[in-house]
Order: sequence, then C-alpha cells, then structure tokens
Amino acid sequence: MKAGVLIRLPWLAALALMTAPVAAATIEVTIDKLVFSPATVEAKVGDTIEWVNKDVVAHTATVRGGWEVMIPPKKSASLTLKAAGAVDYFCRFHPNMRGQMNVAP
Ligand SMILES: [Cu+2]
Repeated sequence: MKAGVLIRLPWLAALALMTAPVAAATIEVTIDKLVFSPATVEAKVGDTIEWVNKDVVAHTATVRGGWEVMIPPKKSASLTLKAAGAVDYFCRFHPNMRGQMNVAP
C-alpha cells in the first residue's frame, strides 16, 4: 500500500498548485511625452493597471463605448480589471496615443 501513497502525493501537490489563487498584480504603464509605455500589457482579471503620467498635461485611458480613466498631469490613476479580453484604449485629448491590454480570465 505504501507504493500507492508515493504515487498519489505528487498528483495532490500538482492539484494544489493548479487551484491555488494567483495573487493579483499591479501593472504600471508610464506616460511620457505622449506615449503609453509599455504600449501593450499582458494582465489577468483582478490585476490593477496603474498609469503614471510624467507629462505636464492631462491624459486619459479611454475605451470606445467603455470605460475612461483620467490621469492628471504629474499624477497617477488606476483601474482594476474586471473582464477578460483584448482591450484597445486611447487618450481622448491625443487620439494618436494608443495602448492595448490583453486580459486573461
Ligand atoms: Cu493625452
């Protein structure tokens, strides 16, 4: 019967790893000279995106038909991701400023 236990234990350990909750992360996106950096981020539901605006003008992170986050000059603003999917966003004041996030479930 000992052999049975030895075989089962690694399987239980693997199951524990798969079901353990993954800690939510904060992902920083810097805005400098009208550029989101990194332009594309990989995230998951529950993560927080924090935009850090180094410019002296206000920016937004805006999703067409969706949410908008205002990022005042020399300030930061954040958003916790609640839905999975690929999201394209832009700055309402400077439509050439574009970013993307790929949000895993
Ligand atoms: Cu802007």
